Amino acid sequence: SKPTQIVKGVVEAAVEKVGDALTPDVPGAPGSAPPPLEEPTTPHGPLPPKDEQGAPDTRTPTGAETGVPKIAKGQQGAYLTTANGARLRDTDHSLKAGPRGPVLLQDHHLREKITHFDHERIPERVVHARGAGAHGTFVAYGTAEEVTRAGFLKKGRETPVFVRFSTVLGSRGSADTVRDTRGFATKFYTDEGTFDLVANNIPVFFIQDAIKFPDVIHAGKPHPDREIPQAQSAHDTFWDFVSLHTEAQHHTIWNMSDRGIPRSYRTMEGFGVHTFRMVDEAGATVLVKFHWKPKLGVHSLTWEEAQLIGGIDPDYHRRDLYDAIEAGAYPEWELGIQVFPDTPEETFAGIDLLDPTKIVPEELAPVQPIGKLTLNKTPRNFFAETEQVAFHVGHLPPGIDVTNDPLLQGRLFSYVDTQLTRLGGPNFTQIPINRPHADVNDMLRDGFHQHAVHAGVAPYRPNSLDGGNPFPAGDREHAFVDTPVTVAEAPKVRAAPASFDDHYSQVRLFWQSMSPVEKEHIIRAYTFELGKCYHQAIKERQLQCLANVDPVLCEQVAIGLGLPVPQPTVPPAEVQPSPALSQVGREWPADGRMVGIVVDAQADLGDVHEVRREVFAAGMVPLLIAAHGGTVDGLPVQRTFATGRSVEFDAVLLAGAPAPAPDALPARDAKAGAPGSPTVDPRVLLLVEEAWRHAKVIGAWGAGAEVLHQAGVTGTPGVVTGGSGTEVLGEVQRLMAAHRVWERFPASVA
Ligand code: HDD
Repeated sequence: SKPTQIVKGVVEAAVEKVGDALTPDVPGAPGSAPPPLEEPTTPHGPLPPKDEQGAPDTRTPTGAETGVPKIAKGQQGAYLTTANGARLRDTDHSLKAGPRGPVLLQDHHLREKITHFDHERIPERVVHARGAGAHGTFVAYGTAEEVTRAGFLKKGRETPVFVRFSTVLGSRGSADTVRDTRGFATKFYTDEGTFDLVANNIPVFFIQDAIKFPDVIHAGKPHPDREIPQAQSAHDTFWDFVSLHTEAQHHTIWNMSDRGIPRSYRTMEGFGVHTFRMVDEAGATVLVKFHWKPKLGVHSLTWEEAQLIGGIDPDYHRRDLYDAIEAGAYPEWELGIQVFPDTPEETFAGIDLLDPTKIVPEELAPVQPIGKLTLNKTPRNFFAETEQVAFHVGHLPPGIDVTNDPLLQGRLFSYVDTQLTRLGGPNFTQIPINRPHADVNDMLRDGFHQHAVHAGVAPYRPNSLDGGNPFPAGDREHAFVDTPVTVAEAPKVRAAPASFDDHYSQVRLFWQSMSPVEKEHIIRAYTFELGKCYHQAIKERQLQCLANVDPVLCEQVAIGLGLPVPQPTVPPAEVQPSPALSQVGREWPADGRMVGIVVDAQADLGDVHEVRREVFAAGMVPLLIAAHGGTVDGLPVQRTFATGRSVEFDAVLLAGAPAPAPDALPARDAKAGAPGSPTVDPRVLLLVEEAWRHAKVIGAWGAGAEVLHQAGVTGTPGVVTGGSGTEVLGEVQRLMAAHRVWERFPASVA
């Protein structure tokens, strides 16, 4: 004990000395304790909640209205409480034996807080882990009444919906703009039961039989040894799989096209992929394929943009969706169906309707609009809604039924099964976002996380104890009736029909339907992705597949890889191109698009006020970009030269020619003051150069024309100059309708 005392004495003396030296005479001098933050001492009301979102959280698990307030009771009131509702006076210090003493096991609040935190995460989805959701409504046109008895498709019916968009391969935290298929899953809360249309933005799938789903996903996911690359198809196992399982070639060419890198969730088509069966009141059936058509047209990023955004704003699509909705630019899609006669062959124009690697070109069977979807609310809570939403292709209302597509049949099993692990038990339909709006009166009982307090003693039927409840419904009470399709008498086999063997004709059809610019992008995408593979044999095998698609495509990719061009092993099919597959050549509204406006002190700011007003009036979002934050002539600066980057904007307007700001890095060719050296901030020049390279519309007036000059883009297609900002904006808007200035892209193939 003596030595301890000595040491203690020395330490105390030292602390006193150092403390003296550090004690400042001026409050706030370096070393002084920070002034305490002012803390509210009286409780305020809670933050105003978001509006009611349409989620059925005011219902009991049996569907009845509970009459409880719309905001869940769990997070009410001004005072901090335990999970049991006991008010707390301190949540920052654990309970100890004296301020320096050990923590006491009896500290219930400490244990509860940490235990709950320790269990906050649930397993992410095994595929489609990264996503973003939104609420909305679906209004039926009534045009489907002829072919289906589904109540929600009757004219004028309005149905609440929740939509979740996603990428497939990446983890929950992966970047939005990777090259991948996108999910487009819609939950229709119809009054005849929930209908889940679990769709993708690509109308075909990699495989024809669900039994191969684990294989294709294992191949696409990161390599099992190093767990890289994240959210990418540019790696050996993916290309190994798709070149060996050649039915995947059709889906793959869609991935390699601009469809693999959408500009926004708002500019994606959606496809139900499989053929479904619709049943009318009289029991007559047709076969249908579902399509979502975006009001804004189908539009994609360029590959360079997608890569840059992956670093600059990995949440780009999520942010875009929420910003658009919260700005009132509600995204809209029309739901349409292609309708085919329900014949015993289940084919149309020679195309096997049960083969999920085949499309039916719209030119052969037009997509007939049956209703409109509008997304108008962002989720109140990401986890509760977007993470916990659980879709299932078997959730079908009366009037819509499945077919024998072997991919669909396997999905009917997988979706419930996966939720058992992901959501921790069989009662996930009782989670608010998953609760049906129709009355629920099942005989499912108990299990983990049971929220219902079921009454009655006889969850079986028939029974005589619960008054015979529940009763089975008949046709008149809108029962779901399985379509009595005749099942062929056939031997049990593990086999596919011969028509499933055609793996190339529709890949060629897709290629032939592309414009030269789109073909160029496809060539570059294959070259990039295969260039990232290490195994020569895999590159060669995929080139062999491309030879069977098209000689030009194959040759161009082979040149990029530095490999010989193989001969086709399958004769090229005669195909009729489908112009509907191309994204180029049409005009679309510009709702919710971003217009960056570069300003500096010399800009004609009166004009900027006017331009900003007009951009808003056109339903777009103007963002002012200046050397530093704050305001310019009373207008808020939303991006600075440090925080703004071209990829965020659909068009760039130049109202000034800002000189290099002090925080600018030196420009490549700027020798301060040397004749001919740029006088414009290099970040503004980069903004213009990138916007130009990505084929975006650029406009300038007044001093802004000097920026065009120094960026070397004056007089090129899609670069607009004029006497006033409003004059320039008019022409810029006209050009934006085509999405991009397509003629600016080089296209080496016809
Ligand atoms: Fe799937 C999720 C779409 C084939 C098994 N799938 C999932 C999601 C979408 C799709 C959009 C995300 C839903 C959400 O946002 O929560 N899947 C498709 C499409 C397919 C397809 C369009 C082919 C036409 N899927 C497919 C097969 C299987 C699965 C063949 C299994 C045999 N899919 C699942 C799953 C997931 C899923 C494992 C993961 C998370 C979930 O279901 O809820 O069950």
